Amino acid sequence: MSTRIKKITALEILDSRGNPTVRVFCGLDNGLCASASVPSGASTGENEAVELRDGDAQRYQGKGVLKAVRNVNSCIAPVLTGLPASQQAEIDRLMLELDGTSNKSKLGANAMLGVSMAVARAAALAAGLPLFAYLGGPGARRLPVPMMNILNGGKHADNSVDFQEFMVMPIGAPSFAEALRCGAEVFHALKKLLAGKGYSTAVGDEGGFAPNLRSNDEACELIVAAIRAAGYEPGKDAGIALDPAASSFSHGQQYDLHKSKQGRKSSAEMTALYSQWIAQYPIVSIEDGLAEHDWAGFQAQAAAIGDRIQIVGDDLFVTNTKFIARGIREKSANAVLIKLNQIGTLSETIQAIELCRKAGWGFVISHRSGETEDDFLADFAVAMGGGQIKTGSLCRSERIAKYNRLLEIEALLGPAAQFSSPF
Ligand code: 2PG
Ligand code: MG
Repeated sequence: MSTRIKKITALEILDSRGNPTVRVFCGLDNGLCASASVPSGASTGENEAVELRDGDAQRYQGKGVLKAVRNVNSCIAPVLTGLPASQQAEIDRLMLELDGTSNKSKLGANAMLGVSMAVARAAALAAGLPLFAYLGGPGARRLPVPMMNILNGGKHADNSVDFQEFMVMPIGAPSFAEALRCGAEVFHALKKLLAGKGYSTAVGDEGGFAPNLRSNDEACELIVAAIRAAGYEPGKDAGIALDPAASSFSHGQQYDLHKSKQGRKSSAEMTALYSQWIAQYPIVSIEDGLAEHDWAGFQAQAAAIGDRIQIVGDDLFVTNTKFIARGIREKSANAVLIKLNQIGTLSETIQAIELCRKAGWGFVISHRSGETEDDFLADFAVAMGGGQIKTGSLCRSERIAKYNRLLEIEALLGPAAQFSSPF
């Protein structure tokens, strides 16, 4: 059966925030066709690959992606047409060559990633395999423990909470389905608790609640109370994972907790705060506790608390092997957040994961705050087998799409499915 690429086309669609993004279709000459949609971040790292936006103020406040769409249709498609869709590495390499820049600013990472993902999907279809099995091989059977973002702050919500994400992570669950149930029950328990205290139960970008709390501490206290109220034991059944996204509140050498009016802190004071929180709350993982330029701070933080919890770099590493290799050398963390659109092709993302594995580091497959109904991420997480995924809260369909796909994969695998805490 032929699996050659017959046609690649792109379309401007909308993401979960109502901003334009790219969807790519890949048709094969055997008649099969697959599509994939590209997500978009808000708290983006400085060194991320370039997301090409039109900058035409007359359309979508300058956020249109027609240039990226044109790059797919007129530049990328002619080069890839006729190639076997199964040659992922060669297809990604050809796009890199065509782009020719160090940060994908010519074609746009949004154009390139859309193609990279759509080609993988089409090849999986042609092989008659579910995407996770095509990408991960017969050994792909580990379901990830979800980090579920039930309280939003920072750049993802207009409230008084500085830290971006407070996530519940069911480390003691026996299966993905039970982990998801735990997350949903804690989410609903939290809603009740918030309403009882007179707080808003409106949600932020990733579907977590976004109330005006008195302090960042109160967020942790409420989540612990919600875990208990839902009938689970904090620390045993479910822990807390944090993503302060500290680049978004850093100024020079200082961290300004301005939303909660808690003043400025040094890098060392932030680490002291986390250290105190770890003693107080069942925290199992902290991502971007410090800012992307604070390499020395990350090193000190990992030395101080890296033996007790997972220290994840997101903006610090931007899924780029160059920065991950530096982090491994300098012992800046012990895990990496993996976002496909930070680097812009599937092959480079897999290389980043291979580097983590070699160093014995953890990795967390992650969505972006701007998402679509595309569930590629769920299959990708199972294929890579790292045991962790971060894909938002327990409401909003662009988040739930990934969770529902993971439920399907677990059911499909049956007794072969594996689920265990990464810690
Ligand atoms: C993060 C992400 C996803 P954004 O910081 O980890 O939760 O947010 O996509 O806005 O960068
Ligand atoms: Mg982050």
